[in-house]
Amino acid sequence: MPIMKSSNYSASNLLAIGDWHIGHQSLDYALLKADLAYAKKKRAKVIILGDLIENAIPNCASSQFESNMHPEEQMELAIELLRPIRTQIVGIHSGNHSYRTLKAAGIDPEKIIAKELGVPFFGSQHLWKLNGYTIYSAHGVGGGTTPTGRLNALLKLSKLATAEIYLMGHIHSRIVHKEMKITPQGERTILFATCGSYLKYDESYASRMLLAPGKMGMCEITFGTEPYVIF
Ligand SMILES: [Mn+2]
Repeated sequence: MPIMKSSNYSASNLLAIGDWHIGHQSLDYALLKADLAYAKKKRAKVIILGDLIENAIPNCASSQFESNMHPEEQMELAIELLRPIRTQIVGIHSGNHSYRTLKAAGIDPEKIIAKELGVPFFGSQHLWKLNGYTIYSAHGVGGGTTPTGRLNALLKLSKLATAEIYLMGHIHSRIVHKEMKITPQGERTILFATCGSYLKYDESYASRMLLAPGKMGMCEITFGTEPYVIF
């Protein structure tokens, strides 16, 4: 997993977005469209953190009865929605919902979405640079059912890779956490953040499992004297 040669992008804003779950009946399409319009208007760089499509294939954990589109239609809509911001996308990660098809058929839908758009496919995890900051991003795993479990899943990323900004999705809630670290360059702020999902709470998995509703939507990071998350 090398840092990409062409990965030192610059932009005043970075938007981390994912967990759309296109095809799920609870998708908040209005929120998704509004966030994509905002990304376009801001000309921000965008990192896609995976689970773009619900992908409820047979014998997976999700119910096909909660889907209102076929996986292929879900992919087509994801491509259509991302096309207007294509040049702003740094990379697309693959989430666990894509992994269902990868496991069953050896095809990763999010890899195909990236290829169709002509943007880098970042797989499960990637280390890259923006504005001189090293960023580690991943769809993420784990998180369990508690707020501390979710935070731990995010903080664990720093055991795996050395970066100044850690970003993940998967937990369907927005978390921001900052830590100070002593580095050879002096004290540095390390930023941890997640994006939320675009699934409404009613009739959702979270509601059925009696989990608290998560903060929905994308995560916006600005770059001043240090990276800062706008909530
Ligand atoms: Mn998800």
